Amino acid sequence: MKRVFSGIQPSGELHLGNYLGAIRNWVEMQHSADAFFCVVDLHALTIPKESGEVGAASLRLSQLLMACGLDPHVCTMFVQSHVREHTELAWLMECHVSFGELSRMTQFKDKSAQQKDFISAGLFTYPALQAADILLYDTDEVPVGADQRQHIEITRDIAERFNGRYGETFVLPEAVIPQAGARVMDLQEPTNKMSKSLESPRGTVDLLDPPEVVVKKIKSAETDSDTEVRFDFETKPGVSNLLSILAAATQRDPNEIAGDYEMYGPLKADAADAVVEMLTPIQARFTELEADPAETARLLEFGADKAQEIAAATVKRAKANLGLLAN
Ligand code: ATP
Ligand code: LTN
Repeated sequence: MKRVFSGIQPSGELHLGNYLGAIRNWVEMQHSADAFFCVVDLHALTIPKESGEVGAASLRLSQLLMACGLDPHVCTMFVQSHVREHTELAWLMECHVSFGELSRMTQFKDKSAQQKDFISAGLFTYPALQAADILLYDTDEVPVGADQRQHIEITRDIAERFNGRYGETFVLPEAVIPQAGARVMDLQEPTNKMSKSLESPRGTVDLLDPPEVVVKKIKSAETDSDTEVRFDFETKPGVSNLLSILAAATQRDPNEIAGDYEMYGPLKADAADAVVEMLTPIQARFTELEADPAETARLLEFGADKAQEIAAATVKRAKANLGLLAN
């Protein structure tokens, strides 16, 4: 059975882009693969946080992932800092990636530009920790949104370099990016991707937004001054974003959907309805799960134990192949 791994940061509320670009795919893949999904709390520390913030967000995110359909009895769900091998392998990764390679990462360029007074070293070496996450589990496939393609490529480069120097150690992973929903854009600034950390509350649909808020945000989405409905991100980013959201929510083709509309109003109304319909059951399940944090913690511990068994074997192999003194 193929092995699947992906991660998500407890860095803010989950939004429609996370769901359509990644999580929905995870829910599907858990049934056909040996799947590992990780709440990457250590990655969230790359941007300064208050004490306690990341722990609370990790619990909430885990509950929301379960509400979306991840089943801890079907896949392996855990929190990154509960499996110490992630940080151990990350150091070995850091020593096999160059300053130049890390400098080319667009996520680093974007996020460091947003930080005013403190750019942590962790923000720069972030891809080394991500490579460790993926390589620890002999991962074949990594389901992610389009923005993560560069990070999966650098993971492959590091793995190939390591294997080349010390012999076969790591499996080379591949990114799996969905056809529709791979890059959901901000509703107010449709040339930016919808993001947890970008301060754009009116442009971001959170998975837990009540229906009337979802409707209001989608109806006030930025479009353009002419009224033609056409799927073309270059010249019509706002309209194309709405078409791709509607397409992803209804599992249809955005070009085909464009032919059904002559005005923006009905397109917005249908997109809003489709999103509300998709989110309603998730919100109901979340309310139930939220009531029992002890059970969530128990499930996460169970996941971490399963993950650690595999991770420990990989670290052992990597150290042996490197030729560190055995203990
Ligand atoms: P941040 O803004 O803090 O970087 P994020 O919203 O980008 O957060 P992540 O935790 O970094 O979210 O990403 C989780 C998953 O969601 C990743 O697989 C990522 O590719 C996907 N994803 C994030 N934003 C979008 C988007 N706008 N459209 C499609 N997929 C997305
Ligand atoms: N960098 C990713 C989150 C992430 C991840 C991973 C995704 C950390 N480790 C391993 C896939 C596999 C992000 O910012 N979305």
